[in-house]
Amino acid sequence: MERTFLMIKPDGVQRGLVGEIIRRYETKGFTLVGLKIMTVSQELAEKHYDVHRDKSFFKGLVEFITSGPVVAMVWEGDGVVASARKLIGATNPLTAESGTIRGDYGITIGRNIIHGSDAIETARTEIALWFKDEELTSWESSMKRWLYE
Ligand code: DAT
Ligand code: MG
Repeated sequence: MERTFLMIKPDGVQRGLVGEIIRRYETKGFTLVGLKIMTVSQELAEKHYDVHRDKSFFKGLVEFITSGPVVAMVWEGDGVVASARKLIGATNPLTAESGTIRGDYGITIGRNIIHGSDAIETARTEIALWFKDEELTSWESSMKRWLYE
C-alpha cells in the first residue's frame, strides 16, 4: 500500500494545529502508521531539504525547521502521496485554496505549516530518512471495507 511522509513544521506545532491536521488525514480515511514529535538536527534538516541547497531561502529554511519541535508522520492509503499534497495546498498559503491546510491557516511561504512528499519515490526516500523500520507499524483499519470498494 502507498505511503507518504508528512511533517508538521515548528509553526504548526507552536500554533496548536497538530490535532486539527491529524484529524483531516484521519477523516479522509488514511491510516497513520508512524508518528513522533522531535527536534530536528541541522544534519537531518539539510538532508531533507537537499534539493533546495542552492536556493537563497535554504539557510533560513534549515534554521526554521531546527528552531522547535516538529511532528513527523507516515500515512498510508491508495493515492496518499498526491492526495496528501492536495489537502496541504499550494506552497504559498496566500494562493493556496481555502479548504486546504495552508489555505486555511497560513499567510507566508516561510511559515506554511506542513511538509508533504511530492512523489512516490520522494516519499520512500523521506520515510527512510526520518523513520527506522521498527518505528513504523503496519495495521489494518477496521474501517477499510467501508473506505475501499
Ligand atoms: P513544498 O513545501 O510545497 O513542496 P518547495 O519544495 O518548493 O515547496 O519548498 C520547500 C519549502 O521551502 C517550502 O515549503 C517553504 C520553503 N520555501 C520555498 N520557496 C520559498 C521562498 N521563495 N521563500 C522562502 N521559503 C521558501
Ligand atoms: Mg517540496
